[in-house]
Amino acid sequence: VLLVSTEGAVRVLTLNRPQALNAFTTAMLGQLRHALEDAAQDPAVRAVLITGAGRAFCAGQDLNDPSIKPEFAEPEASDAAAHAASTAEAAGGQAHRRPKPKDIGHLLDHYYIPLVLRLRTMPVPTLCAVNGVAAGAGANFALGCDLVIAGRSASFIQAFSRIGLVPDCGGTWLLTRLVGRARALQLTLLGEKLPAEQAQQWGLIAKCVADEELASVAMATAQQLAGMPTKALMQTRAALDDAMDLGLEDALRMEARLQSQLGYAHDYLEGAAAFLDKRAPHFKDR
Ligand code: LHQ
Repeated sequence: VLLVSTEGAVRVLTLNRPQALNAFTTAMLGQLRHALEDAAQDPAVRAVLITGAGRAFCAGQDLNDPSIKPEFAEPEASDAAAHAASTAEAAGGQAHRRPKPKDIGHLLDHYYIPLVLRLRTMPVPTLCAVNGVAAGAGANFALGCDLVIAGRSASFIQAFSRIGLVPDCGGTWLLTRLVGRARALQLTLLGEKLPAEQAQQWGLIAKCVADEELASVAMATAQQLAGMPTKALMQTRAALDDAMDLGLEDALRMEARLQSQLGYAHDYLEGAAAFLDKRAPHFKDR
C-alpha cells in the first residue's frame, strides 16, 4: 500500500490504494512510519517526497477499517417492544440500532501521533506533492510536510466536522499557525473543499502548479532541497517553529546560538568558500 523508490538523494513515498483514494489503513500508516524512519536513518537520503497514486492524494482515515467502522448491536427483545411502540422512531428505523462504543482514539495514540512526530522531526526536508483531494488526516499529514506543492485540480478538506470529529493529525496546531484563527475556523467548522489555488493564495501551501507539471516541479524542488545544506535547513525548520512561542529577544538569542554553532560546521565553511571561489558548493552535514 506504499511504494518506495529513490531518485538520486531523494526518497519518494507514494500512497498506493487508489481504489479507496489512498485512505489510511493501519497497514499503510505503519508502512509510512517505517519508510520515514528508514529515510531518516539512511545517510544517502537528503530529501523525502510524498505523493499519492491515482486521482487523489489521500481521503484521510479509512472509515471502513474494522477498528473504527461503526457497529450496531442486535436489538434485545425489550428494545424491539419499545421500538414497535414508538411509531415516530419506528418511522426513522433507527431506534433499535444501538451503536457499540468504539475506541477510535487508539488509532491516534498508536498510529497518527508517532507518524506526525516522525514527519515533523525528520532530519531531512520533506515535500508533499498533492496530486488530488486531501481530506481529513490526509490533508493535515500533507500540510505537516515542510513544503506543499499541489496540482491545480487538488483540494483540501477538513472533513472531520462532517462526521462528528475534531481535526487531528496536527490540524489544530497547524491550521491556526498557517492561516490564522478565522480561516482555520472556516475550514474546520464548515468542512468545505478548499481548491489548491485558493490554498496557495491563503498561504496554506507553497505552490499550485498545472496538474501535468506537478510531478516534475515536485521532483525538481526535492532535488534542489537535497543539494542544499541539510543541517541548516532542519535547524531553520525547528527555529521557525520554536520562534512562534518566543519573544523577540529570545528569538534573536536563539538565532545567534544556532548561527554560532553552524559557523563551525562544514557546510558554512564550504558554502562561503564556494561563493568566494565562484564555484558550486558541495554540502554534506546532516
Ligand atoms: C473511502 C474514503 C475513506 C474509506 C473515500 N474511507 N473509503 C483518525 C483516527 C481516528 C478516527 C477517525 O479519524 C481520523 C482522521 C480522519 O481522517 S477523519 C476523516 C476521514 N475522511 C473523510 O471523512 C473523507 C471521506 N471521503 C470523502 O468525503 C470523499 O470521498 C472525498 C471528498 C475525499 C472525495 O470525494 P469523491 O471524489 O466524490 O470520491 P468518492 O466519495 O466517490 O470516493 C471514491 C471511493 O473511495 C469510494 O468508494 P467506492 O467503492 O464507492 O468507489 C469511497 O467510499 C472511497 N473512500 N474516502 N475515508
